[in-house]
Amino acid sequence: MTTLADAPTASTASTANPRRTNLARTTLADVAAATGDVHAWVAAVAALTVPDAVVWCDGSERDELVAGMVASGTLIPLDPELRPGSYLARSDPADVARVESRTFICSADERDAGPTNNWRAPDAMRTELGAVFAGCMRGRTMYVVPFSMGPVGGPISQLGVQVTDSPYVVVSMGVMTRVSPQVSALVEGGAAFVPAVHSVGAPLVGPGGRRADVPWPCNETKYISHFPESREIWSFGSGYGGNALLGKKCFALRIASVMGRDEGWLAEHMLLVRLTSPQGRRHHVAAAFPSACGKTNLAMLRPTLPGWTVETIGDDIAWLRPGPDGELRAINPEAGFFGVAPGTGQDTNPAAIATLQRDTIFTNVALTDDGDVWWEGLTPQPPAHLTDWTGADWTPEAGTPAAHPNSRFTVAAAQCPTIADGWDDPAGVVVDAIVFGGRRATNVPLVAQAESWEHGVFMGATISSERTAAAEGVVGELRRDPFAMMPFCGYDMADHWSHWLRVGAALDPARRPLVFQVNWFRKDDAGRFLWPGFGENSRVLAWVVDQVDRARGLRTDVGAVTSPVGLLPAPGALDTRGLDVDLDALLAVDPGAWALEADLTQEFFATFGDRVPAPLGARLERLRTALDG
Ligand code: GTP
Ligand code: SPV
Ligand code: MN
Repeated sequence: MTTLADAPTASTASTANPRRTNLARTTLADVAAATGDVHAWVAAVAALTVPDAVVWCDGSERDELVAGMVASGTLIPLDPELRPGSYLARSDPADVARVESRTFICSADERDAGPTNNWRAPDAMRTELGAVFAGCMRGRTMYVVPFSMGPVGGPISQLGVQVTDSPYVVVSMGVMTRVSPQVSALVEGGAAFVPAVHSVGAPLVGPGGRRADVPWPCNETKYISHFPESREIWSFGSGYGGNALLGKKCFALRIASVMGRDEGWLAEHMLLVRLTSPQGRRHHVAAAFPSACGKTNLAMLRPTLPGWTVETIGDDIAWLRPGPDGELRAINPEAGFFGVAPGTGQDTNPAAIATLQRDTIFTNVALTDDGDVWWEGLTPQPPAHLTDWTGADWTPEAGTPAAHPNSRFTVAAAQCPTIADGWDDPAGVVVDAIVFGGRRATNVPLVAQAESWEHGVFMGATISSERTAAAEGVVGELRRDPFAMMPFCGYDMADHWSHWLRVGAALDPARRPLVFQVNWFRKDDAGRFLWPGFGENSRVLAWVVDQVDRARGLRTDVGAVTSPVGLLPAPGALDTRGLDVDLDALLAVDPGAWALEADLTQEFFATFGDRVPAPLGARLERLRTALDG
C-alpha cells in the first residue's frame, strides 16, 4: 500500500481545502479525458471527489484494512476456532441487493441500450453524476485498486482499476478479482484498463463540519452507471455486491458484453464446470441461470450418480471466445465466489460448506452466540438464539428470517475443495455444452436439447424465471430473463441474440457446443418440487454430455426423442435409478400452455422491433406449427 505523495491533504474544514477550487472545475468529462493514463485519471477522480488521502492497493494492504474495519465496527470477527480468519459485515438495511431501477446504460444512441435497460444520454448522466460525485469522498480515504479479470496477462483476460472509498469493497475486490503487485505494475506501466469509480456517497465532512462514520455508509440516492463506448463505470450510493464490486456485474458482464459484441466474444452470466464420466471422458459445461437460481449449487455439485465427478471452474460469470481450431473456449474471469448463503447446507452444497470453513467474509447472515454464522438452510434446526442480520435478538419464533434472503459469502475460489485442476489456465477450457435454466413452477421440462445452434439461441432468448431476492422486486413474480442476462447485458438484448448467432456461425460445426434448457423447479399440483435437485442434477448433466458424445459419434445408442420444444431424453436414457420421481410429469409438454407461452414470446419479441434476428422469428413459427401438429 502506498500513499500518493500529491494526494489532497487531510482537511477538517471544507472551506480550507485547497482542492475546493479544483472541485468546482473538475467534471466527469475531465475525468473521462484522463483515462489514458492511470495517474492522471486517479488525480482527476481525486480532484472531483476530494478525499483526505489516496492509497494505491496491491493486496498488501489487506490486513491493515481488516484491522481498521474491526476497530470501526464494519467487520465483526468470528470465533477464530470455529471460523478462522472470517468476519461478519452487516449492511445498512436499505442496501441489501442490486438496484436494477438505478442501473443505467449510457450509450450514445438510446437504441443501443435496448428496451430492457434504463438508458440515459451520456452527457446528461455525466452532469447528474458530476453533481453527486463532487466532494463525495470528503473526510474519507480514496483507494485505487488495479485488478485483473481472468489470469493476469491471459489472452482472454482484461484489466480494470477501481477507485473506491470503501475498505470493505477493497478487501472484497481482493478476493473476487486478481489484485497483486504484478497487476499494479501492468497498469502503472501503461496497460489499457477499464476505469471504474465507486463511492458509498457518504462524505464525512460537510457544511456542518466533520461527522462520525457509521459501520455501513451508503446513500439513499444510487447510480450504477455504465458508459459502453468509453468503457467507464460510475457507481454511487451502495456498498453491496454487484452495485459496488465493480469487477463483477458492471465490468465482467455489462462492459465486457459490449467488448465481446465489438470483438467477437461473449461475456455471460454462466457457471463453468468440468464433468468426468465413469469412462474418464472429460466435458466442460457452461450454464446460465438467473440470480439465485442455482449456479453456485451446480458449479459445486456432488454427483449422486456413481463414477461421475464434477469439478468447479466458475460459479457466476464466464467469458467465452472462439479458439484457434473452431472450438469455443471459456474462462472464469473471477477469483472468488460471492454466493447466496441461505439454502447452502451440508445436504445441498457440501463443497460450499467446506469452502466457507475459514477466511470468508459473510454479509448479512445471522451471528450465533458462540461467534459463528448461521442462515436458513445451514442446519435443519435453527439455533435457539441468534443475532439476526440487522443486529437484533432472534429466536425461531421471530417470524422473520435470521439471515437476509440475499445474504452472501465472499471467499477465494482456490479454497473450494472441488476446484478443477487448471481452473485458472489462461487459455480456458473447451466448452462442450451450454445450458440455460430458470425457476419455472410449470410448463418447462426438466431438460430439453436444442435441435440446432439457432434453436439454442431461441431457448436462451425465451428464458423466463420467477424473481428472487437478488435484486429489488416482488419475489416469485415471473419475468423474462433472456440468457439470464436481463440485468447484465450492456447493449440491446436482441443484438445480443444476433451476436450469439454470429459467434456460433464462426465455430466449427463439429466442435460447436450443444445447447440445452433445464428446469429444476417444476412443481406438482400440491406445490412440491417434482425433482429433488442438487446432487441429483448430475443425472441431467450426464444425459447432456452423453448427448455430446452421441453427436460426436462416440456413442451409437438412441438418446433422445423429439418434442415440440426440443429433444427430450429417450426412455431409459436419463438415469433415474433409485429415485422416486415422476419423469413423465417432469418432461410433459402441454401444447395449450406452450401455445400461450408462444403468444407471450411473440409479444416479448415485438418489444425489440426489427432488431430480433430472423432465425428466432422462424423458430417461434416452427414451435407453433409443432404444437398444432
Ligand atoms: P447469483 O450468485 O445470484 O447469480 O445466483 P446463483 O445462481 O449462483 O444462485 P445459487 O446457486 O446460490 O442459488 C441459490 C438458491 O437456489 C437457493 O435457494 C438454493 O436452495 C436453490 N437451488 C439451487 N439448486 C437447486 C436445485 O437443484 N433445486 C432446487 N429446488 N433449488 C435449488
Ligand atoms: C447476482 O445477483 O446475479 C449476483 C450477486 O451474482 S451480485 O454480485 O450482487 O450481482
Ligand atoms: Mn450472478
